[in-house]
Amino acid sequence: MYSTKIDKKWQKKWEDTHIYKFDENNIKNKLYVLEMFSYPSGSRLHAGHWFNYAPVDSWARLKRMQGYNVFQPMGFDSFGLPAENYAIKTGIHPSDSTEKNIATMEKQLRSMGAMFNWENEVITCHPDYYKWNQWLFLQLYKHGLAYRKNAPVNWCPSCKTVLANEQVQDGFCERCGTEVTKKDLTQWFFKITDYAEELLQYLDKLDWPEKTKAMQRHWIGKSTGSNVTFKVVDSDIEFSVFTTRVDTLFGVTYVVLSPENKLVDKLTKEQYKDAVEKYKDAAKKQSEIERQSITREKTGVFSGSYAINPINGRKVPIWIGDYVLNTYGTGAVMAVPAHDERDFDFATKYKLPIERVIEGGDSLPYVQYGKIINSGEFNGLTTKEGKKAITEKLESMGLGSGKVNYRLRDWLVSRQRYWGTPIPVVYCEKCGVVPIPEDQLPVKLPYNVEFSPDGKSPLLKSEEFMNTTCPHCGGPAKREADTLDTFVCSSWYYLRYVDNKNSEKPFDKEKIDKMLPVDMYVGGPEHACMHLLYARFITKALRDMGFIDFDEPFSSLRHQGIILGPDGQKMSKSKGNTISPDDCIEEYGADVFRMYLMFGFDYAEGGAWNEDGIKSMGKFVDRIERTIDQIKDTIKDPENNKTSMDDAEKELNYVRNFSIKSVSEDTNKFQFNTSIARIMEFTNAISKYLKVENKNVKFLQDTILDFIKILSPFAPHFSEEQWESLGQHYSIFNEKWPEFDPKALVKDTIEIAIQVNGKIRSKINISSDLSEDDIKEKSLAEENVKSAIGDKSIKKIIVVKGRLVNIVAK
Ligand code: ANZ
Ligand code: ZN
Repeated sequence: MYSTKIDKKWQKKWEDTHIYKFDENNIKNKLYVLEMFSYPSGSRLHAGHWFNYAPVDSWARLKRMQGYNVFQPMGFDSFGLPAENYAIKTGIHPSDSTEKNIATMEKQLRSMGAMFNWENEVITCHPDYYKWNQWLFLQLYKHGLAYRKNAPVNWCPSCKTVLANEQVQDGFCERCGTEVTKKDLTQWFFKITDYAEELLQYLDKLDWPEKTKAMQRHWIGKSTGSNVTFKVVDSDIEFSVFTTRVDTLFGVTYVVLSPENKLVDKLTKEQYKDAVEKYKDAAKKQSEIERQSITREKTGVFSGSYAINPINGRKVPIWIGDYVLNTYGTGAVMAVPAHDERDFDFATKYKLPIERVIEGGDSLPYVQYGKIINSGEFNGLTTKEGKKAITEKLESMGLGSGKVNYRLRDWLVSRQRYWGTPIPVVYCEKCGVVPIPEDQLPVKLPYNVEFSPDGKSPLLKSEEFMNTTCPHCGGPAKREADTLDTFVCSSWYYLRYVDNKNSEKPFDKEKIDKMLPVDMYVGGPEHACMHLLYARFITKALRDMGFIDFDEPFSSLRHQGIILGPDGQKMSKSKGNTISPDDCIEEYGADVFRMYLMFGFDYAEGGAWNEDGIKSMGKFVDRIERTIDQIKDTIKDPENNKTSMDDAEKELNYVRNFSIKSVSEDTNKFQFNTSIARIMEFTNAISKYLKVENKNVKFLQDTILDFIKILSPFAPHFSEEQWESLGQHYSIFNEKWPEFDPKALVKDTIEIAIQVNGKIRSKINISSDLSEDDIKEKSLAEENVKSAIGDKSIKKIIVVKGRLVNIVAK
């Protein structure tokens, strides 16, 4: 009987024989299969981890049997907030808890029986890994792709740290759900915006889920429009606005600056200063999300200054309003209340003029495209023509040009937390910012640090860490106290796997160029805009700095769905609806658990756990075992020795070939549930054949070997055991994946429809190799056909091979 004992037996044998070791001499057939590495948490491996890893391992096993040289590494994304928050709660040092969690999870992962290349393991909180995070930082710094600036940043008051834009969800902290506020801080950024256009363009080339690509496109947010320069009246100040509707330039009745715009103070006239100051303070308390909300009442204050519309010389008032963001475009807009919703609300509230310049619609604002009116020489043009003509005119005047903007912001990488990679720079009184020389890496994270958060970086409290000497002048210097966002670790870990023991370099270029890109990457869809965008950016930056030679890290990407508790709710300890993989394997064995995960859910959808489902999968595996035992007896019996292909044999042969074909195709598409359904049908067909009187032993033997082969990716331990019990050589995973015989899939008889003048009159079963003349003859002999023709004469008989006969009679 199959049980977890069999799992352990084969796991040991696989390990002892190094069967899954990647063959470095066969790079030509390499297949880099990658599952997103996991976070070592105290709550052990959960069903979600299994759902990510086990089916992908089955996919990889099938590929291996098809001749691919599979590389499937595993590691731990072990820096970050959860370990630190856990430490704050329990007092256990993050390093200690992390090491313990990793040891437990490694053990659990091994119980899955996946083909992980453990010798390539990467653990990001170890100095031999984060040293290269620091190296990466230095390269980016050298190439102008890492820079420091003072900026209002997202601040989570609960986690007491800065968050990247991507980590703020609808105004709340992605990790803890607390409302995010703004804070002015000097922070390090990576210049991902330099790659906005390429990140957008290359999406088209990737075999990724469309939804994920759409999310990245939206996040990058390309917007094509124009910058228009407005000169301030009685002043030599001028400023630009970014607009996507320059065709409405004649309809501008005022302009608006964001409260944070640097010109606000200069442009505000004495008598308006108080009101403006108050307004600026109030704006600080609003999140960008709130400020952009369409439904929120628009507010603003007048500055007392005016600007000149370059296209018609008209004098328009300059307002300050928080619906204009300082972080987008130029931080200033031209307002066209007749054709923009927000401008319309604003103008209505403050009684500013509203002037229509686009024809169409019954009421204002009219935000669609249309014919231009009230716009002098541009009247009569369409929106599209107007945009081009007006931009050209502005260009000729030197007061504007076409402009592309992106919503994507630079990646903020500073974190005021302890459990991360120290940023390798020092601040010297004489020399300013000084990067640590590469040969002095790693800057080690000190162990003895008071890590409870108080809004400042914990490392600040370690005098020993902070006080150092300047690598440049030798004078006293302070270290950077912030650590790097953990997404820096995961932005390149898939490169380190390939060359994880290299102590000279992060990786060897020649090795990497051969092994990358990752052929199949699988993980949760929640990573669409952070990890997956950062990894693409870092790949491109490394390419441009000459360290690698490819453009994209992950050629193919798939996402798994979420396994919910039996109540259909997200599994959580507090709800008491979690399923423990450890218990499941103990009870049913890893293969039953794996098979249930693959059969019970659509891979991309996931769904609710069903205890009956795993039970019946257990029964199915037992049934396979009984069937195989029966076959063994049958084979032993010399009575059973027929050779001719009779109907029963043909039928089973059909199912066998159909199963091979379907399982290959469906598993290739990550359709594990239908693959296993085919295996179930195959089992039924074998059982049926065992009941016929005359059995072909040789055929039965071949069939059962094929059966175990196509079962093996899904139930690796069980199949290995059965393979051995049938006297076959170790290991089934060195066997070739069976190929189906297309001839066996042609059923001998086929059903065809017979039409008379386009109407079906009869259906008949005919032998599939019947000639066209014979088909015609047989069709005409049908009673219903005869009566439908009646006394009409036959004009034409059309035979569509294998499908129908149409008789035309008049
Ligand atoms: C005048 C205008 C007339 C506009 C009209 C729209 C319709 P996307 O597509 O997102 O790029 N805008 C520009 N910079 C802004 C900022 N910093 N904060 C808030 N709004 C800003 O949107 C571009 C449009 O958003 C621009 O085009 C500008 O309003 C506004 F009938 O200019 B438009
Ligand atoms: Zn110095």
